[in-house]
Amino acid sequence: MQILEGDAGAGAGMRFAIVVARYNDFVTERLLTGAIEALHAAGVPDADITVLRVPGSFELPLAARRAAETGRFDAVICLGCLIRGETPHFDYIASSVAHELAASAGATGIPMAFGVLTTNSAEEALARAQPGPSNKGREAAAAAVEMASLLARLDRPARGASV
Ligand code: DLZ
Repeated sequence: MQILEGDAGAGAGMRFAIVVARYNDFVTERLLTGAIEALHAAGVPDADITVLRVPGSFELPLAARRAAETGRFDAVICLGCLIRGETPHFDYIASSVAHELAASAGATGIPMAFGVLTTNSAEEALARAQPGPSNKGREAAAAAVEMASLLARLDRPARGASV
């Protein structure tokens, strides 16, 4: 039996795009810091990280898809913050972003990590963007490294296979 798993610490040699929404930047900048820290911890230098800024969460999927289609990145990390009380069309944006990102990952074969907070209040959002292990930007970046590493392992020829 063979069990294949990715390694969230094995980012060295890989390149990542982070797409971050400017809307609610008092939260998204903290997610961005958490994501960059996680990539550094996984062995990814600044030179292998590209940050793309977009106006709001609604714009994340298009920029993420274009980034994936360049072929320059092993994974794309998407960061945004939707706050229900301040966003009448909260449910539309949240579900369309989640849908589009999942579809783009499937269509491009490039992992897309979903680091979009959907909260009832600014306080809740800030709590999920605190520095430390539960920062959701950090979690999204770790998931991106793990998936990129899993796909790289999957693509490697099986032991004993003729190449
Ligand atoms: C317009 C809007 C609103 C009301 N709320 C949010 C939000 O809570 N979080 C977020 O990331 N973006 C919000 N936006 C902006 C939209 O995502 C988008 O940028 C605009 O509708 C322009 O397409």
